[in-house]
Amino acid sequence: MDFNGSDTIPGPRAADQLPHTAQAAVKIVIVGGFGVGKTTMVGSVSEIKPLTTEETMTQAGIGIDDDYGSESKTATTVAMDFGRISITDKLVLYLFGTPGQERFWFLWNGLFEGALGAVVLVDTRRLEVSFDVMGRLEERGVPFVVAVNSFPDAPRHPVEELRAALDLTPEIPIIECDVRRRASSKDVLLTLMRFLHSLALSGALT
Ligand SMILES: Nc1nc2c(ncn2[C@@H]2O[C@H](COP(=O)(O)OP(=O)(O)OP(=O)(O)O)[C@@H](O)[C@H]2O)c(=O)[nH]1
Ligand SMILES: [Mg+2]
Repeated sequence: MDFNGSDTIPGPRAADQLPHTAQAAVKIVIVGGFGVGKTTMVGSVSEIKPLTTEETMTQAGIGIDDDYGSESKTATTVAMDFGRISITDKLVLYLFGTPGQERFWFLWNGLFEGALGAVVLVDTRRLEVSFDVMGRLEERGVPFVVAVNSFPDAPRHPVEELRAALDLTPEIPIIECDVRRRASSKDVLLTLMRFLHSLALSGALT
């Protein structure tokens, strides 16, 4: 039998290998309602080709899933997104994006396992879905920052108004972002890392 043929499994691409300087890896989850930009964020910021589990949306979702503001969307995450980013030579983040459609939310439990922190992506046209999302993180004691993904036709609110509307305590960072831009997505992750660091220093992280 010829084992040297074209069927050999290719090794990992050099670009996909973990930097040899990496000393710590941290799991971060990206959560939020349907169509808020979770898959886009993982894709824009990941240094490896992201793993996505998107399926074309079918009639099954119509009338069940709230699609306000996402009319042009044709695909939705059914399991998770996965990506990786090196924040420094030593620190690597593994990013897990959750499905946004409520019928897949049962998968979140596994995705939250071992997560050090979370990014809650918010669309100001649909603030109400964020309550469920943040409630689930609070139940599991996963610290989070709130990132407002600025869709062009979404109403703009001053940060303190948003904080009041979302019922967030003063220490939780809220930042605006455009998840299509790598630098902006990276800024969100840096904000989360700084927040986690401050929690660790204050002894709030167990
Ligand atoms: N204008 C604008 N469009 C965006 C932005 N972020 C995402 N989009 C678009 O919005 C749509 C939804 O993005 P996704 O990344 O699929 O959203 P998602 O949260 O992963 O969606 P689900 O997995 O279905 O919950 C896509 O068509 C994106 O191109 C943004 O900041 N501005
Ligand atoms: Mg998605």
